[in-house]
Amino acid sequence: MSKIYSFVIALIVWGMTITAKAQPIAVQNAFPNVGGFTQPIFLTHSGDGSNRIFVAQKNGLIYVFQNDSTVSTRNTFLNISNKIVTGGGGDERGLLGLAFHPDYSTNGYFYVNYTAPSPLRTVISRFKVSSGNPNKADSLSELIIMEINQPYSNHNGGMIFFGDDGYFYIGMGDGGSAGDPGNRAQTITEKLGKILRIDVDTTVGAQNYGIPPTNIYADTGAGAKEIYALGIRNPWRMSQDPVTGFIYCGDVGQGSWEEIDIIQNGKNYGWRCYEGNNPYNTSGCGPQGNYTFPISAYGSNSPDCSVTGGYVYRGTRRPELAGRYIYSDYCSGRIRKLYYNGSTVSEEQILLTQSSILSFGVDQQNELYMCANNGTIYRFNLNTSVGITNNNNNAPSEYSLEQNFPNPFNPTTSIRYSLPQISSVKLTIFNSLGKEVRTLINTTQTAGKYERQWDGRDNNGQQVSSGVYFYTLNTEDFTDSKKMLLLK
Ligand SMILES: [Ca+2]
Repeated sequence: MSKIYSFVIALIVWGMTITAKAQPIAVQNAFPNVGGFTQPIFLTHSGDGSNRIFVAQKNGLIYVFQNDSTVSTRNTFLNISNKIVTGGGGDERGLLGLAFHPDYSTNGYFYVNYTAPSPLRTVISRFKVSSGNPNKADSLSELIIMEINQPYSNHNGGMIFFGDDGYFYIGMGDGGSAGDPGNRAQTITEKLGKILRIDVDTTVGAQNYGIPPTNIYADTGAGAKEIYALGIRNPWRMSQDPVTGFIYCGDVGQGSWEEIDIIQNGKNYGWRCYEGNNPYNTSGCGPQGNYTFPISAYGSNSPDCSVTGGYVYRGTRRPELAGRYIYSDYCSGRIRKLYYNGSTVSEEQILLTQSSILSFGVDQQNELYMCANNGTIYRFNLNTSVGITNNNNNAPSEYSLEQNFPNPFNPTTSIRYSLPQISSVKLTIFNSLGKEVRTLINTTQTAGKYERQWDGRDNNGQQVSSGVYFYTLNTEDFTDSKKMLLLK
């Protein structure tokens, strides 16, 4: 420590500037003083501006605490351990989902999804916060919205959330066992193996919910009116990107393929006819064109085994992940980022955690968290560099290369960068094969902030083709590259 320290001090004394690239992405304990959790299967917020975190455990407890890394106290918001059936380890039953009503700040309603015994079934129910204590639910306020019998103990899905259309979405597994022996996911009169969508703000007779009129079977009644999408095996986490509106779903595979789907009204996602992009059991199935295939699939061979779907990153700790769908695999612990623009997909691994990620969740600011089986809630480390401020207050404090905008683009995009001191600067565009396409800047520039446009033309003035390109900023003390997408 002492060596580095004296080095830093010396540089401050001389009034010089050093910079370093951003710290690599890692995960850190988000709430190290709040105590461990027992199989935390979800994290969310109440959307009421109170900036609290709610963590649901499989064993039926929901904790609430302030969203602060130094927080050391938590309250038990709700305990429904007496209503659920569960087990330890890989038992897939228990409290599986939690969602707060969009008008929670006025009506105090929140919803849970849990597995109940005798008969084994999924229960979706509503509770209300207590009138006197915002950190305590009224445990006697339960209103059952829906119950769905479960033929086997596994594949209970569990995700519930309010979409940007105001409707309530439910992820239902295929009922369990293996290979969907009852062909439930393809049976339109069954709620199992489906994504359901209901209106919890309406009642119809004795039914504590209404049917959105645009659900595919809402009018005909040929199938269950609650169905939004079909052919799902075991949706383990689903989320809607608040910017694009895409609903991402991680659907756990049988034994060969894990998949990420974009869920749309009326689509059939293939299970048990298809697992990922591959036939599984096509007996009685329609033509391939009847089914919607994943935007991404990966083999569930060791060390991978089971997808944990996540969220499109809209937080602030790692700006370079903006717009990327972040997800994991329960067994390998790897975390990947996926970029989907509505037609094409690119993805890569961000890091390998040492933990099994049970679920992701977001807080009120859309920052992303990871609930691990070891009982820890993780988040990404901050994107900070270890640069030291220049004595010149007008100059940027460090080198930086920003993400181009717009991106994707056609045909022109802007690239911004900052120089803390006079630098020999080269800004270059490369294609995906690493071949130089265009030199934008190759000169000496003084300290300051710069913006440079690229018009999609190469060094010969020719328009280049659609695809992925990279831009690289090179100075004596700094190098960074970023990816961009030219769409035509
Ligand atoms: Ca599928």
